[in-house]
Amino acid sequence: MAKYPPLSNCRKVSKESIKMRKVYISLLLSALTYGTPTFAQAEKVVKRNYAELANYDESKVPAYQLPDVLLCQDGSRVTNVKEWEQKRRPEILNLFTTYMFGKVPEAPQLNYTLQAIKSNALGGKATRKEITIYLTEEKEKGPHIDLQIYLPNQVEGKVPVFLGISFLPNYTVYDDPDLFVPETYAKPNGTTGKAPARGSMNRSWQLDQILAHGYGLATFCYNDVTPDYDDNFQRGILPYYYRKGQNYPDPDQWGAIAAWAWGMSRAMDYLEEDPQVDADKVAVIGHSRLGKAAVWAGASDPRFALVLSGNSGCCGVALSRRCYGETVEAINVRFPHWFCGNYKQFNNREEYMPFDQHELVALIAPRPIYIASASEDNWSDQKGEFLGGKGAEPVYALYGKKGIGTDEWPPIDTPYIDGTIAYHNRKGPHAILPYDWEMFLKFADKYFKDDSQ
Ligand code: GTR
Repeated sequence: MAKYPPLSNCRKVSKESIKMRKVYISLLLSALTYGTPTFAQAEKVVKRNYAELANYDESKVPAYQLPDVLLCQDGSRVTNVKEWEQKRRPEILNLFTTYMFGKVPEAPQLNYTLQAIKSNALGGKATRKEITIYLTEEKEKGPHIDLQIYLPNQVEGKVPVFLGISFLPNYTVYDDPDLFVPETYAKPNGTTGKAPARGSMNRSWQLDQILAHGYGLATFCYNDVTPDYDDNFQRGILPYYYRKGQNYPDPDQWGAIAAWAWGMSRAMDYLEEDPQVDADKVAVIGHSRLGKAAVWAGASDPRFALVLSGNSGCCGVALSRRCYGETVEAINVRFPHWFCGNYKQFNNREEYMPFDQHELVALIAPRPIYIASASEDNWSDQKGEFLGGKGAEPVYALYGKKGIGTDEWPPIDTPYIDGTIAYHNRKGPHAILPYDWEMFLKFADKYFKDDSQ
């Protein structure tokens, strides 16, 4: 599929070089003012420039044409579910895999240890399980996921579960006095730091609300799978799957976002085996970079029944061609470890991408997805996130499913949750907050409690 013009032929290269020139000038000025910058300082300058260079003016969004989600590569048009599932969906999945997230290895044989179980956790209202899922043949010597699960005790039988990928270790999810908090912990940037406080992420996880709704919450820290910094892919899970003699992923092989999503699928392998979990009702959730991972997990692994995108923004559900807020170039330069090598060719060349993010949402159809934006989060392009959902509607329509339910980008704090694609733009910052969970739980109730949906 190498039909994209080489960089030298691309009319946008000049814009790119202007940007880079600004970055270099600013590095130079900072060197003159503060002395030669260290690598870390230099990185900060680059980051600051990307943030400053971002467009936040709707009138400057370039004219763009989205790839037609129903138009097959051979020029034929999808008119029904069968054609979508057998022809167009595999094409789109293949494009995202090859040009953005990268190919992942086959699932290893499920291998896990139930480390602990407490049936009267949280004063008796929950059962807590701690499970180690080994990701390689090396067992505990290789990367492994520490999955923590809380299940509501008031519900009999199998329960639906939210599977969340987290920035921080499991003991931050809830202030559960049983949970051990070490002095220090391995940070995703490869250093060691003072461990965060027990329950410090409680607000983002809303465990009490989840349990009260009769649902479970399973979490693991993304750093269990692969770290979150550019180390030339030498740590984390990737090296364990290199071929003999390989020491860097091929251009179409996984980056960190795909690795985190793959980790979610490995957690799902376990959930399918847990007799207390209703594996037909597992929702994936992640925020920001982990929102991108959760959406890709939902798109690439149809076992996930529902997808919750928390501020997934650029390279999540926001349309790339809008070039509003964070751009493909900004993300690839700042986080070269997130996406596969092939994706770098679209820096500042969004119009040549063989897909856009509405098609990522379409891969989830007919399963429900909730797209949550936040009003202060311009960097994630809230309107682009809405349009990412809108653009998937023709595929949901093939299944007779209603989309968001409005053509206009909804005002702040006006959720649209009646369709199979839900959307809101919550007032406030880039985060998952109690309001988001309130809506997520309402939305999940429609699918997890009402079997007619
Ligand atoms: C930002 C990045 C975003 C988003 C965010 C996060 O720096 O530009 O794409 O992923 O980090 O994960 O908090």
